[in-house]
Amino acid sequence: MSILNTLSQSLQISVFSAIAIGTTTLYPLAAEAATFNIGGLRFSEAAGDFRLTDGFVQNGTAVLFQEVFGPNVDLSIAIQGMRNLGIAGFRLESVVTNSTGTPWTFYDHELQEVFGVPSPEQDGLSFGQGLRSARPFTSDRFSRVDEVTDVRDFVNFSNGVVNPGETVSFRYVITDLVANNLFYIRQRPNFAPGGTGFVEVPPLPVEPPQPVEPPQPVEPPQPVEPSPPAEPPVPPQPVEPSPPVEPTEPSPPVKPTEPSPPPVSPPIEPDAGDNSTPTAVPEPATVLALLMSSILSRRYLRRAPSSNI
Ligand SMILES: [Ca+2]
Repeated sequence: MSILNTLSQSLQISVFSAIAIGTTTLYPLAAEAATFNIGGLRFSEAAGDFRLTDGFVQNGTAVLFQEVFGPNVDLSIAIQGMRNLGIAGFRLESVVTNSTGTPWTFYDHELQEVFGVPSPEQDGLSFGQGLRSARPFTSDRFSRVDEVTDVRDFVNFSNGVVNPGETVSFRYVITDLVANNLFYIRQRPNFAPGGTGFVEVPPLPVEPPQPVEPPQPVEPPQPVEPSPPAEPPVPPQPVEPSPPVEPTEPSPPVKPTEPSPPPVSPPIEPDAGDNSTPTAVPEPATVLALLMSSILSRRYLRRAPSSNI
């Protein structure tokens, strides 16, 4: 068994159990920086326009959350504590949210013992170089992993895209056989290996906002014609007393009307067919005159003296 394999087994046993029992603590060092204690390892913002947002230990892996704003996407994280913990390495899951306006088609990770200086071969710091059991390194948005086309300690992910607003995760292993107490992880979105450097990725076209249909015009309410002013009440006219009624003169008495003469019966015409001689029939007036004359004669005879006869 080679020294590397022995070291690999030692890392599997001691390193990851050490960070698994640690705690996660946030240390706000300054207004523009944040530090997370993850399993006894201290992660701090060192350079670039990004922010550490959370961190914890999960299944023996240190999980670190970050949000990248830009425009400076040359990002460095300072890590301390490996020597104090007595470990030679640990598993890391780096979870990064793209809050820039540009899609990411590459994502590069690099280790540095000295800030800004690539890690050489003999300094003991690497991504678990030769540790096959820790591979493959994976990402949930990139399918290609390159760590052989450059002379530095790097892991470059490609063949995928992380659009603005999306989050990507990377899983890999870091070892330091010399166990320096401080080193750096440099991360660069859209940085390609092999001397290419940063690639220009056009930002996503911003979709024009959907035209907002203007609201339907609201017909103004029909003007309400003012009602004519109410006529003022008419005061009642005083009622003049009617003049007293003068007594009327009594009407003259109605003269009795004279009785109309009795109807006169027309004389009865003699029957034209009777050729006999009419008989004398005394008229009623003649009879009455004779009767009256008789009566008067009798009275006169009674009063006349008997001698004159
Ligand atoms: Ca190295």
